[in-house]
Order: sequence, then C-alpha cells, then structure tokens
Amino acid sequence: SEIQTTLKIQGMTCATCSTRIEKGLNKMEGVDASVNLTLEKASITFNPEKTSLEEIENKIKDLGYKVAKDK
Ligand code: 9UX
Repeated sequence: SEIQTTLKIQGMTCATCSTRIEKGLNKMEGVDASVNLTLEKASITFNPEKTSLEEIENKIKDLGYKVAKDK
C-alpha cells in the first residue's frame, strides 16, 4: 500500500523553486507530491514497491535543495 509522508525542504526562494521540485518528484514512478513554498513542506504519497523515501530525498537534493525531517 502507499505511504504518505511530509518532508521539510529548505532553500526554496521563489515559486519556481517549489514548482521545479514538485515536477521533479511527480516525474518519479510511483510518486505523487505537492510542495508548499511558504510552509517549506512537501506532502508526498509514494508506492514503496516502486521507489523509496531515500530516492525521493536524493531527488530533492539533486535539484539543489536541503531536506529535513518534518517535525
Ligand atoms: Mo526562483 Mo528557486 O528565481 O532555485 S527558481 S529562487
């Protein structure tokens, strides 16, 4: 079954940043993500048979942003 989680994303400055991350994540197989710039938060649903939280975090880092645990 799908896993739902949220991540804190740091380093987003403008709306293009959040759109870029959202598009990048949604291109990944098994991922459905929505990124909120002002909350610095990504809401993510993913299929653990197709990807992992580690791959998702690495995608965000590859795009040039920092990921933290959302707490
Ligand atoms: Mo906006 Mo984000 O000019 O990397 S796209 S700051």
